Amino acid sequence: MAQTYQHYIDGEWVTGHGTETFESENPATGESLGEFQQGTPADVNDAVGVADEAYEEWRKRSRIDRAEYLWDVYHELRDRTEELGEIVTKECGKEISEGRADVVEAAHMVEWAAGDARHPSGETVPSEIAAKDAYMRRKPRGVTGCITPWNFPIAIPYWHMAVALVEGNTVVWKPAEQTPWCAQIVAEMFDDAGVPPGVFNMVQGFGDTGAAIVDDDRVPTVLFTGSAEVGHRIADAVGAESGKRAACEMGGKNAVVITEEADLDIAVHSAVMSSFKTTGQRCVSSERLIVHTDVYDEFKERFVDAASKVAVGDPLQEDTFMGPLIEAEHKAKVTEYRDLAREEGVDVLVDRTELDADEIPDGHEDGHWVGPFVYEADPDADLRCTQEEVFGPHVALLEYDGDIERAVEIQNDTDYGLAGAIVSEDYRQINYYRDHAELGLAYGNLPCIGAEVQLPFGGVKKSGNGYPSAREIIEAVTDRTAWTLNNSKEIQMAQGLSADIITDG
Ligand code: UN1
Repeated sequence: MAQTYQHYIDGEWVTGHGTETFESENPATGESLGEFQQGTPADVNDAVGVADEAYEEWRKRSRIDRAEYLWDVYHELRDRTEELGEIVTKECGKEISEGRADVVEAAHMVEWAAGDARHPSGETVPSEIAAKDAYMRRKPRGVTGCITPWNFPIAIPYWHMAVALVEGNTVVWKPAEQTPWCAQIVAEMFDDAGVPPGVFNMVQGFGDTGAAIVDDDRVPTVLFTGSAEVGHRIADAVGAESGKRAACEMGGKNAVVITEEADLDIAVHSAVMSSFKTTGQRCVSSERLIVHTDVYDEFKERFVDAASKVAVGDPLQEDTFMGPLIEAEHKAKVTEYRDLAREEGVDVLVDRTELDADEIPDGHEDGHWVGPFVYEADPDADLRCTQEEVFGPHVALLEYDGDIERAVEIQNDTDYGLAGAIVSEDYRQINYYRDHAELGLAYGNLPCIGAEVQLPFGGVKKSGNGYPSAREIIEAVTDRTAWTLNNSKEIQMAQGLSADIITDG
């Protein structure tokens, strides 16, 4: 009988309290990739309990000592990049170069976190009083709850966990239910590295498992990357409890601005990458292209040509550009937004939502296939299709007339603020965009995807709550202490405050 994969709690593989299991499915073929134990709130309770217990010992160690475990993980990620890239592709359907890049990004995050352990931490700060030494020091916060998405099933878990662990926190992780196999491998790596029992714990499962982590009083920090809907619920629940903190990274309705000064080769290249890589299923994918009227017709012709031809197919093949969507429910959602756009009266330019039978690779009939959907819409019309995140290859061309201020006004006309790009050869336009586009991640003459881990990753407005991921996750997983030491026998106060004790008589 095939093995049922388990949870990882207190350094052991365990079946836990649940009796249900669930399957991982290859989105390109529909084939089952394995069976996994489905977690319950009782399993989370166990995991949080041991993580809480392990915390005191773990935080006592030096950062460098803690980072040694992560170097082992780093080497395993490097040694197994090819193999793991293929597993990522099989389980989440991203084409193979993206599967590999996911593993490479994970390695970079672990390298950053482990390397940072030998770098200076905190700050030495001046004092008004010569005899005082002042510092900003960091402390871990305790058990960190991590809830991660399926679209970067190796990289994003390490965004959350690598820095959290180096800083002295322990972890309880609920991976996405669509990619439990990748999660199993991440857990095996921590096990291979010999991370002490209780320091790292994983409970496989669905939303109720994640909710149990969020609700647990022993979890002061919750890290979440995923949909705006879930992220806002978490931020609201956690925000209502003093002492608890949530760092939430959510989606966007991202845009590329193409001005009248754009190099159109760069514009078309950037737009295709931004809109169709990962089949539009990155939080940073672009669903709006804001194009100046002077270059609109040429851009439109070239972009439509690319969207009509972009290679959809078996993600394991090097000559595929777009793999399938993650699951049948998501195909239904992407199709509903196509129908909605048509109902809202947009001009459809490309509709490959239902691919022709000969476009679907042999043996892949059960995959969740979809091609680009491209349309023209009025930037001033109040349309749901140009305002709501679809998370698919669903792209609006929005033509504008006027100056860069007008383009940025359209860019900002959204509740979201994650990623965006401008394509222009005019540095004044680029700088105006840089200073006024309401975004956490902004690019000039590039696609709006592909951020590197040594930058903060996060959004503004509905896309984030101010605690970025990647490098800057340190702000979420540590508390800062302003620490001041007096080197004198006298007490002297800042601000000219008198230190005299005045008595009567
Ligand atoms: C996501 O959008 O879901 O910037 C994460 C990028 C990747 C991470 C994307 N480094 O495209």
